[in-house]
Amino acid sequence: MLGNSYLLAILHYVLCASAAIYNWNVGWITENPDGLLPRPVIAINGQWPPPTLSANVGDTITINLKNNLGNETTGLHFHGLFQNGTNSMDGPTQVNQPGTYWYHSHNRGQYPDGFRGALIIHDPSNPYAGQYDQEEVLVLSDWYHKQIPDLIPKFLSTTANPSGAEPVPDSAILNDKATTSFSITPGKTYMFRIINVSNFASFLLKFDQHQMAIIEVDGVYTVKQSTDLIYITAGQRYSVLITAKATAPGRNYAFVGAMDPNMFDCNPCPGVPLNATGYLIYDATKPPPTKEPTFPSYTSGFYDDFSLVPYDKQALFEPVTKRITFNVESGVFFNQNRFAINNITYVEPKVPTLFTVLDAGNQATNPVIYGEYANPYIVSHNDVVEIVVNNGDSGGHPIHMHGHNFQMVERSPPYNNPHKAPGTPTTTPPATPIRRDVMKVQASGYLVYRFRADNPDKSLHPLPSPPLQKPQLTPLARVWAFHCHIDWHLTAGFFATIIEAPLALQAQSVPADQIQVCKDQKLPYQGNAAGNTQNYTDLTGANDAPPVHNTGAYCGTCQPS
Ligand SMILES: *[C@@H]1O[C@H](CO)[C@@H](O)[C@H](O)[C@H]1NC(C)=O
Ligand SMILES: *[C@@H]1O[C@H](CO)[C@@H](O)[C@H](O)[C@H]1NC(C)=O
Ligand SMILES: *[C@@H]1O[C@H](CO)[C@@H](O)[C@H](O)[C@H]1NC(C)=O
Ligand SMILES: *[C@@H]1O[C@H](CO)[C@@H](O)[C@H](O)[C@H]1NC(C)=O
Ligand SMILES: *[C@@H]1O[C@H](CO)[C@@H](O)[C@H](O)[C@H]1NC(C)=O
Ligand SMILES: *[C@@H]1O[C@H](CO)[C@@H](O)[C@H](O)[C@H]1NC(C)=O
Ligand SMILES: [Cu+2]
Repeated sequence: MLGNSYLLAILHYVLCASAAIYNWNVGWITENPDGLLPRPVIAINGQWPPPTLSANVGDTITINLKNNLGNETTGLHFHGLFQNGTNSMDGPTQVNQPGTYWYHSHNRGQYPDGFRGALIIHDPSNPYAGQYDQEEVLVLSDWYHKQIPDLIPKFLSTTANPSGAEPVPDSAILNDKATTSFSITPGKTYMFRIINVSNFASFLLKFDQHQMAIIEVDGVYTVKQSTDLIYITAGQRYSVLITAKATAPGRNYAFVGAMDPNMFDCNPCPGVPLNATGYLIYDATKPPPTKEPTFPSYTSGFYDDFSLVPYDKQALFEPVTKRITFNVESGVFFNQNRFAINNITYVEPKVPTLFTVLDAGNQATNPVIYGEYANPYIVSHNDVVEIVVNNGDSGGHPIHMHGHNFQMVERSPPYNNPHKAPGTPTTTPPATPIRRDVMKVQASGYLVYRFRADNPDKSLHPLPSPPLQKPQLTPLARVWAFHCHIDWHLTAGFFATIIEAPLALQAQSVPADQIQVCKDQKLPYQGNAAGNTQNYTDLTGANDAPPVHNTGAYCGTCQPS
């Protein structure tokens, strides 16, 4: 999509739709969010931070995206939306999905260069609607001074970066600034929507002398859970209620968003501002506190999200009809620092997998046609799928899957036996497991989760919703990404493709403008992974190695540079 190509992204909601159309011109400007170094960032209509999108359940949002970057392609992904009927828009939509989401570029590690923002879908029937007075959005992010296209080749290079360590962020930012403040009125209750748009860092979040009550994770309302410390991996969202002091305290309070350095090459990381401090301002005439709240440990003391209970008490999906095991390893593949799932490091097929599904007729159930490096896994409509993620790597990973919230069945502590055999639970699964769309698997640990392959079935709706028009449970072929939400790892091949109900055809078609984008770039858009339209099992000419990157001096030291 070099040059002035257009992408049309449509989020389609079923209810009482009001329609909003946004025209977004995406280009470069210079910004200095952490106050340490100005650098080019990707702006929308010349503005950065990018806008927060707000909508009500039932709205239709149309975004006309024009790429004026000139030197980079781009793309747009709506994190967490189920995209019913618009799978080609990334899989998402369908919905009546209130909650806290975000949008970001899904193009080659690009979102940390600035192209990401919050997407809030308001819900008139939020079960907690009467319990707060005001909403606030708090976006946590790590920040790099160098641009991602410069950092990627150095990260992947086994000569420039023999340890395989990820570049360490240069700072942490709050709402895209070094610090941020919220004006607080005594006696009021605030709902904070907290979104981690980090590329790499996980955050701990603590407010001084103010408890948080968790009410939503990743668009799923929870039974209210009080805590003073939460841990947020990249991609995750939390909504919490914070009740202000009943009477004017005559002072202000600090909060801290602290990056967890456990995965950083440096640890401790002298000179790296790991902690960003923000403020709850009760009295603007008083100075902000000079000390941030502290917490004793990066590995304990925060609320374990596995223990949350969904508000709707959706029961554990049973019985399991399909099991998939993903054994994750880091190592050197194709002379690069990469990740592999079941010994395959992901390489993009020549033809996007969804296009192949829609094209292949009854051969769509044969994984061969998608190419071995797409890491394809096929599930049938209405399968109860149980996925075991065995993390053979010594770092933790935020596991993300598109198209579904998944139920958490089991999670080991760190440095447990990483190899969990399928169908061998060591603990009794929760009767009403928490479900979310990003869940951390611990370092050298395992994660077991379930989902029902029924997108777009109404039963997937994560929230108690307003009376819906009766949904048609039309099965559609779906292609969902399974990947680590650390962008370094995704870029390094930590990716598998889940093809859902490939024969439950195929009411949807790829929009003509997307085919045009391929045509403009002379890219194949039909046939198998190799673009072969005659013999789908003939993969001759398919991509069988990742792109070769130039190497350069690796700059991921702990010193801000
Ligand atoms: C694209 O242009 C921007 C703005 O001039 C520059 O900062 C960036 O490094 C360029 N990206 C690439 C991949 O050349
Ligand atoms: C944000 O997500 C990234 C990626 O998982 C994670 O490493 C980081 O810890 C998260 N930050 C917070 C504050 O949770
Ligand atoms: C960040 O906060 C943690 C927890 O209170 C503290 O241990 C750590 O020293 C702080 N780091 C920096 C760089 O200030
Ligand atoms: C993993 O893949 C490599 C090629 O990338 C191959 O040489 C090796 O034998 C495979 N290992 C296993 C256990 O299959
Ligand atoms: C999902 O999409 C299908 C096909 O367009 C439609 O029939 C169905 O009503 C949608 N589901 C919901 C819940 O809107
Ligand atoms: C299709 O390709 C496969 C793999 O190369 C080959 O085994 C098969 O014979 C081919 N089928 C036809 C009809 O040519
Ligand atoms: Cu990862």
